[in-house]
Amino acid sequence: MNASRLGLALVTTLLLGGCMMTPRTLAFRHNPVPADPNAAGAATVTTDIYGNVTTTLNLTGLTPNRAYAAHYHAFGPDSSTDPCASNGPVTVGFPAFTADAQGNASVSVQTTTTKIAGDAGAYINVHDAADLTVIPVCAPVKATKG
Ligand SMILES: [Cu+2]
Repeated sequence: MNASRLGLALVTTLLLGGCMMTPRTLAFRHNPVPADPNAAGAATVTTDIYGNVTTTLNLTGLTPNRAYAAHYHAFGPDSSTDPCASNGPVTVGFPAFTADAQGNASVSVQTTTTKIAGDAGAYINVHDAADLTVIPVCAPVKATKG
């Protein structure tokens, strides 16, 4: 392989790899609830060429040392334009996690594209583990149903 062909091969590999591995970043927004008023953060979603998806949540402004739960949810029946208000079922659960003494937390889960394709992966939310009805923040993934 001559130098220019090697260069072309490298560029092609980088372009393909770059397209498929570029992480998608989703911003969490605060729900209209009083819990954890300063809670914020982002979900970073990375998909490899085999369809394996790694999602990492980086959160701030949580209650120090409080236990939380997070999930991917499918688009639910209560809204077709706001996934976070649609009240859909859980499709993928993150491992349980606890905010540190500064109210920060990070948690990751691995899944596959099929489990969160389309409406199956409409939003990611973060619940107070002691009361799952308390949902301080939500990150929309898919803006409209269908
Ligand atoms: Cu949930």
